Amino acid sequence: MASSLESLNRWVEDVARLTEASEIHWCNGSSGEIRLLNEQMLANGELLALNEQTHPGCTLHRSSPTDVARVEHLTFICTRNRDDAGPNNHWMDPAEAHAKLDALFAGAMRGRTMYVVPYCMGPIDSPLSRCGVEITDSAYVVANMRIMTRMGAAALSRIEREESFVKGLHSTGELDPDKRFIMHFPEELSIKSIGSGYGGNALLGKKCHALRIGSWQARSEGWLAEHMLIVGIQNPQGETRYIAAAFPSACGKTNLAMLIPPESYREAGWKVWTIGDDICWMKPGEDGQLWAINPEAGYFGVAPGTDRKTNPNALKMIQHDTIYTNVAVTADNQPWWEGLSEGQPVTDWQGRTYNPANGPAAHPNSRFTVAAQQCPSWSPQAEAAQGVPISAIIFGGRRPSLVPLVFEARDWAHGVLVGAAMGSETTAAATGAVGVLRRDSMAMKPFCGYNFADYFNHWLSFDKPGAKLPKIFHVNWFRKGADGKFLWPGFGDNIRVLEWILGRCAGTAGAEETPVGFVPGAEDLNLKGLAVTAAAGRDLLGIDRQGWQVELAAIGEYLDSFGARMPQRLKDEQRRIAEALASVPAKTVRAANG
Ligand code: SAT
Ligand code: MN
Repeated sequence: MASSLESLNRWVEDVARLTEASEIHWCNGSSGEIRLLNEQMLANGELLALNEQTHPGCTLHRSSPTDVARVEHLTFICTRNRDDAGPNNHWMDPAEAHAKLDALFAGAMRGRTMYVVPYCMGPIDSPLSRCGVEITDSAYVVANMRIMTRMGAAALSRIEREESFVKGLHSTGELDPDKRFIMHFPEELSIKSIGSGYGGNALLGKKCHALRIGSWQARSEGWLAEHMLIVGIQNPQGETRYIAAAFPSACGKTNLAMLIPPESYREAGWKVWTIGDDICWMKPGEDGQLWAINPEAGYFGVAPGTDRKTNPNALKMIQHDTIYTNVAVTADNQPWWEGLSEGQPVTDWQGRTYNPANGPAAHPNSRFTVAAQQCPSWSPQAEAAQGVPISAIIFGGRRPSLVPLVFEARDWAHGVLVGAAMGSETTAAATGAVGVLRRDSMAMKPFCGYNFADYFNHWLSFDKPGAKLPKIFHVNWFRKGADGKFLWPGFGDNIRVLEWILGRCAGTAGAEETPVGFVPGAEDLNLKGLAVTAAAGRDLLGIDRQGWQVELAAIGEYLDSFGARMPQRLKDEQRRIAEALASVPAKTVRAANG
């Protein structure tokens, strides 16, 4: 069998011939290389300098106004058998997709430099990590990949040692939305993306590799590739427990991963450690626990809403050496976005004089790209080759009504149903209407590289003898009262919920058993110092039986929409809960250890 390097060289030659790139640049990841690239981009306007006094090393990139978010309707999973992609994905026949894209790639890099970017997703020496190579004609993409992944020489040597790597081909093309496609070929471990320079469409290590291709690799190799943050919670006894949590894009994963506890908690000795804010790869270890790594080396976070009050760690972290995309700027050239309490925008994200009549100053999906280590709460365990053991998995979404602040699934299979049934209001992270409720199983709807029914089955398969699986929970920070205001303060106070969750894992926290799962009573949560009224507490923690019956019926329909591949085990779970809601009298059972 040809070595990886031979197949890499051949592929690079083929791509250079097809795209007619005028130059090939193999990226080694050195600081000299990136300095030169930055200089070039500052000279040609791809990057704009920001205030060097207040934001040293920071730059601004303005993307094309029609290229500001992921494009799910142009994202395809190309498997030989359509059912393998499933109803959760757009599908195209691989031969047809290759022909279509190769026609678009023909001559696409004429007169341009083609960058060959070897990268490793995860710590360079971790057995859980996987490598890839992205070929791109965008220097901005290279600069982002250098922050978001372990990019360059070390990754190339690992690729040389290993049998396979993920091939990602990207060109900004003409930035024409009509000639924009993000194609995945999981059976070939390859990606082709053209027509966009934005985030998840163009930084192929992120959603394309680490989730869509990654989830496919994970299923065949016995692990999980998830859209989850990873956070360590250190209690006053000095013990740190790790939690992985899945929320759809732009629902606060970065804020939760970098949470600063309220003063009373800090004084008591609580501390939060950030491992990852977006993607989690986890695999059962020999001890039966799930061990997790963050495959990324940086954060590509949403700027709007980031402030001293909401996420002070993030604000500190993005004060230097950060690439901003589509934010506004102030008169003295500092980056600005809605929700930032200091400064005034004078230029909007498109470079026009700011005029409120044109909408927000910063694009709602404007972003910062920053090295993970710049985060004040960054955990050195993020570099641990073996990963960190996960004590609890949390699913969550934006649910203005019905869904309580927190509940615990009774067991793994129930937890998988809770994840599968996840729903959330849509956000600006993808193009399309904002604020519409959609089912987003495990927050993976845009990211699972294969049929959701098979994916749920894969999740269920982890429940086997010897497994020491984490407990599964669901949270909802976004519950609103009759007045339309949020009932829960969120942000730093979310640690109160995490404390209960870890208390459940330790068997020390109380709960009431309901058909929906274990729900804390107000007395089981530490609400000291919070202005949550008794009525708000009842709304936050109550179970509306009729509302849940409607919800369970909708979940049943959703499961059925996947047809025959849907695991019976999940359907049985749905029926069990629907029956309990219909029959069990409104009694609740207190339990200190579910
Ligand atoms: O554009 S990205 O996919 O990188 C960010 C997100 O939507 O989570
Ligand atoms: Mn994400």
